[in-house]
Amino acid sequence: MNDRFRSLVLALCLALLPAWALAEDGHELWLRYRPLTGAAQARLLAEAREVVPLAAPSPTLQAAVQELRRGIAGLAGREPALTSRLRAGALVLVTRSQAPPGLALPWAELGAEGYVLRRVRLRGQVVTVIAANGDLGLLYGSFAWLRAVQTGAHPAHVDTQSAPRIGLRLLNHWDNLDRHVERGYAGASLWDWWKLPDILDPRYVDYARANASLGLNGAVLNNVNAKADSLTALFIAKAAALAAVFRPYGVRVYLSARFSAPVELGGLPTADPLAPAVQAWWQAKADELYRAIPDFGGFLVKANSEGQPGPQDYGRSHADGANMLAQALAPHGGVVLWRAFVYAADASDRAGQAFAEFQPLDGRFAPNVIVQVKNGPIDFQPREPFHPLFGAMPRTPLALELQITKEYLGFSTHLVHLGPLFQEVLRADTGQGGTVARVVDGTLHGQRLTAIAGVANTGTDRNWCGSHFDQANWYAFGRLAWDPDLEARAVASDWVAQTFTARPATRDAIVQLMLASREAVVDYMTPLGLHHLMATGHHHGPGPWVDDLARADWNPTYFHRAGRDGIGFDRTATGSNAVVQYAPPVAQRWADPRTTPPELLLWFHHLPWGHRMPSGRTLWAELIARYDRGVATVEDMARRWQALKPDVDAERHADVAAYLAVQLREARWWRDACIAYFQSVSGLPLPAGTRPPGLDLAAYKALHFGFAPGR
Ligand code: BDP
Repeated sequence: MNDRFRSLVLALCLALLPAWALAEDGHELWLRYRPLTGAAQARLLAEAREVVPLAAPSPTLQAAVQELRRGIAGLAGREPALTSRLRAGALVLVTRSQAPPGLALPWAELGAEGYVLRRVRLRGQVVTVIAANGDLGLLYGSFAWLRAVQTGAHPAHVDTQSAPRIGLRLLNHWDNLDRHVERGYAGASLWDWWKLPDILDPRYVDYARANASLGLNGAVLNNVNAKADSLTALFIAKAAALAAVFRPYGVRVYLSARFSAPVELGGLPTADPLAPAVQAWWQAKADELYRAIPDFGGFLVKANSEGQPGPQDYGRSHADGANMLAQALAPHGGVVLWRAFVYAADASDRAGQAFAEFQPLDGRFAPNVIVQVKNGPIDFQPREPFHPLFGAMPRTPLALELQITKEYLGFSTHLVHLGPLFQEVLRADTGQGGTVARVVDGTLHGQRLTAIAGVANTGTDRNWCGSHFDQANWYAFGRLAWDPDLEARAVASDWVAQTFTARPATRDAIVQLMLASREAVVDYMTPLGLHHLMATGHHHGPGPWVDDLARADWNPTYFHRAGRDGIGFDRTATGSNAVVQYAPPVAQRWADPRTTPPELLLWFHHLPWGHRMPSGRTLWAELIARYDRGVATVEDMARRWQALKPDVDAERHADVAAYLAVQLREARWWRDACIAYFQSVSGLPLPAGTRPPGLDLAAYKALHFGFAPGR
């Protein structure tokens, strides 16, 4: 290449660089650090001239310092120097053990992970401190300080103290070893198992940064429908490589364990948890794991559920199985997260089965076992009542499992913000003296071990989650895992400020759109407590007519029970009576249609089509009104988004608009197909003024989606 050509190429690259560097493709998540406005930049520079670490050097401290420098460089346009001299306007990272005398802070309240952000006078200088008992607290504090600045706080007035309320804050990846993600709608698995441990994708660091920025401290790497292979030496080495990348960010690695691994890998004739050879196999496996990953978190187990092996195969209980694994992990400080998502083939009401199997085992689990319970008794529906196990197992630590990936809520093409759903379950009153949040954070029953899990929505898509707004669901889960009492609205508002804009009018408009989206999806898919009306297998689109699957409780008709006489699942004394699994004050309210909120009506009751609703409409008319409301809300969301065009960068605006168009089309499809079907069963005319479905029922039934993602 001659010199002239070289400089031409260089000039061309430089000309292209800014556009590329600022591509609004969502890749930077909420850690974008775009320049603040002029005045805000000046304020920031005055308060964060330098970064001064007063803490023992460590990779975690280094990560905190790097993040602060990167963030401030982006926000203020100048990277602060890293020094050891304390001057006015410094940002000081300080641990208790290295704190200068006289720095009085509420250290004892911070625990191992909490932090304080405060302006103080230190050695005669006015500085901002990010203070914590250890380096991980400093990292969390650094992210919190950056968040405060990004969301519009004056850097001189940031004054916060925070410590996580739940101990284990985990993402559960349903990622297979071939990189297919079960219920994943954002591309392939982030973990490139084949190239690990040698090749480390730079995304692993960004993944860990993103989690640390929210306070998430663990990742279960592989699918709960686990292959034994994940426990081979080959895969342990791969998991160890990921653990090494995540470690500075406080993210521990866990694995889903297949209960029959001693048979499949160890060649034993049995996986009976009471067999000494089986116990020895797991003990050796645990020892091997901890040699490779000294801070390995533990096992997540799906046992005797949907065909997975488990202790019941040998006539043993869930407690026998969990305790055996717990014993193997205990010497190393690991935990077992044993899932309560089980349903037998024979029982009459799937909603009651987890309770029936697990509640009697309360008090029989080893101290390092946590029973992991889905938010509701069926399966991550747009709306469910809280799971009756919450509050009913006072002697067992219970983890709350939420689904961040939107298996039943329109995949990643529908804008559905899950903050309100998460908040709804956390704030549900168990009737046992506290909310679900108080069960999960351990305060209600004095649990020491506490955990919360979110089924991840991450993948190799450039924007990580399949759509811009799906990032907000990862974000909301992380923030609520740290503090389950946060307001969903406030969390959404922070995300918008960090991701789109902190300008109040635009920010509020986007937040409003997000908050409306959850009720919209309930309305256009499963209003009034209906559930599991989705098409078979992939769960994409409506399939309320499906009645021919191998198991009764896989069929939508099993769940809605619509006929000439009415609609809904009777879970009261005249039906399955699953309602009595709730504490008396809750059970009494939900056993009576007059005191059951309309949102849960058909979950608990089978009612005639002519049943009078609080609105004055008949149930039939109300059902249609809800479907219409759902579609109208999506229309409104699309309109509101259009109006935001001048305020949002063109790239993301166009992207979201295209997704909203898909959502609107599919919301109408849901409405039309469900109304067409329910009308065919009720035999009733559509209420006056109702727009009839666009097609015949047969046309909706004929739709098939052979290659829908996530199966
Ligand atoms: C259901 C999913 C299935 C999961 C199962 C589980 O359809 O893919 O394996 O839950 O949680 O929601 O184990």
